[in-house]
Amino acid sequence: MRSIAFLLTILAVATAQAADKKLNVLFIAVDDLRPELGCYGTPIIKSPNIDAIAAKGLVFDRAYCQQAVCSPTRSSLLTGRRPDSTKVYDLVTHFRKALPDVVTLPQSFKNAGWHTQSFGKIYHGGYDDPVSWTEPAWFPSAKASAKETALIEEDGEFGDLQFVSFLQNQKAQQKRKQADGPNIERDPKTGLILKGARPARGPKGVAFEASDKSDSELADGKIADAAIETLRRIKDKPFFLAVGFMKPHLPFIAPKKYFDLYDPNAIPMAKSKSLPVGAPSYAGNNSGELRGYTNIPDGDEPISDDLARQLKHAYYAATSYMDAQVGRVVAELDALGLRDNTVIILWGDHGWKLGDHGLWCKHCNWEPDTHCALVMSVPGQKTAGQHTSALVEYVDIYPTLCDVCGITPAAGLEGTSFAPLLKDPKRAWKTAAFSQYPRAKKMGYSMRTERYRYIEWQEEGKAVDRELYDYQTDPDETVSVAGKPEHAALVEKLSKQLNAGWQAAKP
Ligand SMILES: [Ca+2]
Repeated sequence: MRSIAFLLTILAVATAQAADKKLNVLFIAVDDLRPELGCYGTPIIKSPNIDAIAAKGLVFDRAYCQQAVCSPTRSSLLTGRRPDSTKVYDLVTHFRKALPDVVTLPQSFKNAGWHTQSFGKIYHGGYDDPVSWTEPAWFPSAKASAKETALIEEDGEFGDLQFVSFLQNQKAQQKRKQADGPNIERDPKTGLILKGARPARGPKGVAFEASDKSDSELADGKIADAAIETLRRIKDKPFFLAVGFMKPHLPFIAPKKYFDLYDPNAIPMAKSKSLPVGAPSYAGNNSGELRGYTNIPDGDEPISDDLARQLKHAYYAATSYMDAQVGRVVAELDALGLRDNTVIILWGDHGWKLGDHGLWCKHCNWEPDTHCALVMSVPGQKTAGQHTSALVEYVDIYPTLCDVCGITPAAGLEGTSFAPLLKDPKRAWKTAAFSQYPRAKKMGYSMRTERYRYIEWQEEGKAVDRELYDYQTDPDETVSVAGKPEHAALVEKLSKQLNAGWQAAKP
């Protein structure tokens, strides 16, 4: 009898331990990644390692970011709030300016007892959030990535978006301190820059290059190396490891072997080569982020098909290079026996135009800018290898990870956990996903529904321009039909839906 009681006690303890077992999170961010990967059914870009995560997880076919440029999308995702709440619409504002006490996604994990640490680009360069991390954020050194310095530069459009140096070594910090002028606003307690300004900047280098360096001599390889080393060190405690890869962000520099994966003559050109007919001219971007590189013609000079092909080739190579680094980190999880207890989520911070609409880069409200790559795998997932076409938003990632890992999320989140989709990818879900992008005094509010994209450009709260795309009849978004009399009732209906906002679109 005594031995049975003893056994029961052991069982009870084991069960309690299992229930207490905290799932780790490997949180992989990728800069400027298009949802154009093997797992998205577009096998031209070779991404075997992301595809392997997808094979054990769920692919989100319709995931949308809330604003298609680095800091706004990252601030939104990591605080679980939309740009109208973070007030981060540019690259020089910290979300703690508007939300000083917000509890970020990694901070939620830290507060619940997880070890949280970041490698590479998670928050936008210069706007890290030290309180999010158990140990200070890790960045590749300035020296290591000297040639890639330009990769930190994320030019905004229309002069109102600016960049701040990403490199956070002491020298750069010191220089920045010296450079503090009347336009720099710091939190007096923490020294955090709440509002920055563009520092003086040297010229950019080339936009792309097949490098003779090895994987680990370039920044993403170093980021993978550091993440792997840390995994080995922290493997016995629950962790939230954020690994932010910097490619395929410009400049498209990758070891030559990744260029050799592609036949440049087999690279297709963009399907839509001009601005959508009927869209206001300011809805587009000026591709300025690309134009600044030395081997790209200035201003309005056209990008020839030959140059476009070279750029696409290099983007593909940079993507494959990044994918290989993702594979190395995941392989380490396997080698350490951690995979069965680790959630993996990989997200591109927004889309990217490779000549789509005759434009390059991001910064718009359209499909090529706002549609993102998102895959997630959870231990024991029954829907491994499946896709969901449910509309999900990047503000949903915060509550989802909390949900899956049993953490009570902070109050005030503006997304919905999509954990139910991991079990049932075909279930009914949100009726719309929302994005936005400012242009001077106008704010373009963009709404994607199952069939349409409706964009309303508002100034002082009033609609001044509208765009409407019907993906059923025009999958490449070539014509805005908002002005057609036969669509007046539809425009009115969609405008009501857009103005009812995200709360009315919840599942
Ligand atoms: Ca980005």
